[in-house]
Amino acid sequence: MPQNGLKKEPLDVQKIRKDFPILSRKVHGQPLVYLDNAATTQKPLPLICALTTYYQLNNANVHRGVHTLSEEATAQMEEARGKVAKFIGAEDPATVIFTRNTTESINLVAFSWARKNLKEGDEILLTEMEHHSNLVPWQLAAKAVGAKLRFIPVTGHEGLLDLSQVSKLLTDKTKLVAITHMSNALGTINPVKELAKAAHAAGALILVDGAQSVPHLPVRVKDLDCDFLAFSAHKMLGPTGVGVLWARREILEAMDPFLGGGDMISQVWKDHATWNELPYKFEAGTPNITGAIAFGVAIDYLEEIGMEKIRAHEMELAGYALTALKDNFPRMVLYGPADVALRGGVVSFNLPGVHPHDVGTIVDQDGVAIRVGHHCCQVLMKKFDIAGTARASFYIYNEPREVDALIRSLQKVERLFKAPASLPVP
Ligand code: 7TS
Repeated sequence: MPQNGLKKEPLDVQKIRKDFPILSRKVHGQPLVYLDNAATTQKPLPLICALTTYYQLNNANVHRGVHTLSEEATAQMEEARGKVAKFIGAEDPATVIFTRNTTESINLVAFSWARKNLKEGDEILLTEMEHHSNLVPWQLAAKAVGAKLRFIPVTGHEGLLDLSQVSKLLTDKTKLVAITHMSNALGTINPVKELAKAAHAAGALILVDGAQSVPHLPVRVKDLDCDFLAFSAHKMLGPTGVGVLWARREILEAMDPFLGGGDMISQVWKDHATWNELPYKFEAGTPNITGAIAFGVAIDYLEEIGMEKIRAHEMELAGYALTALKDNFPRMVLYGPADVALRGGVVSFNLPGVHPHDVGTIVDQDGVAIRVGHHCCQVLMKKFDIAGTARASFYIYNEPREVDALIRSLQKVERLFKAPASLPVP
């Protein structure tokens, strides 16, 4: 585990890397350079140990038995819930609902809140940079109730929101603003706090898609003053299959359940049922107990390092990567803000005349893992009139030398394609 150090000191990346066994493996005979952290992060040894220890010594179902193992499992899972609550600055752990992922958390709101509270003619305000997970659930909900979707435009390749449009788009018809805190395709960090203020002034609620922000920045729900926050454990060292929906207690209490079944009920009759208290009202069936407990261990790991330090490390890497890409590839198209203060550790780019899939396949031969394609942001790709981008995304274990490895591999791509200056961006 990383040591408790002064928060101002840089990350001890070499020490951290020792906790991630996968970083020592080779891909196509080359040392792995893992730059696909926006898709999912790698897992540290304490988390891997927590998973095996649980199955070796503690395995039981939760909330059901009076036997010791069940009580232990329940206590461990509730302890993890408390860690999540503290991590996002939520005072009440019962407002932290475990789901499968960000996608399920947003769908939960789209089903249980939107379908009940929206009516024909109401509007949901999104942005053009939303991940499909924060778009398609609203398309379905809007269709079900006759509501409309509106979009805050993205300015251009620099990937900022055109905030001058907000006062026009946010009206008394707007019932919900649903916005990504950090774009997975551009890296842009959106001014969520200001948008929350504007949404509330217009009488709307605000949902924050924190899939890319909660793992990388200090995020406090009170500070953002949001109403809903959704994120996934697997993007912050945790296991797959665990997500979180946080919402204000009064909103959750007024919402109907999302899924019906065991654990979410209080009393059941032949023709109806009453609901369990929060958070269990929204956790039907056996939850991902091991996953939730291991997520608590991942949070311990991040807190031990410190989220401010993590943010500083990623700003440095993003700055290093942007400068290196610009210097080495003058014709490269870079997406997202130039100012690292406005962006996270996500760098999206295109080499003119080279399809991003070719870029991804060739750099993989050098052991460099990046994501290519539309990044589940087809609205944004259509706006830019491109098939997709190549994207490098960083986390706590990445180092400048890995950016150098990406650059060397991209130079190979350029040599292979010998792209003439006239070829268009794919
Ligand atoms: N919202 C954002 C902003 C995301 O980046 C993602 C996943 C999701 C929602 C959905 O998360 P899930 O855990 O429910 O799948 N983004 C990516 C990505 O950029 N590459 O792979 C998954």
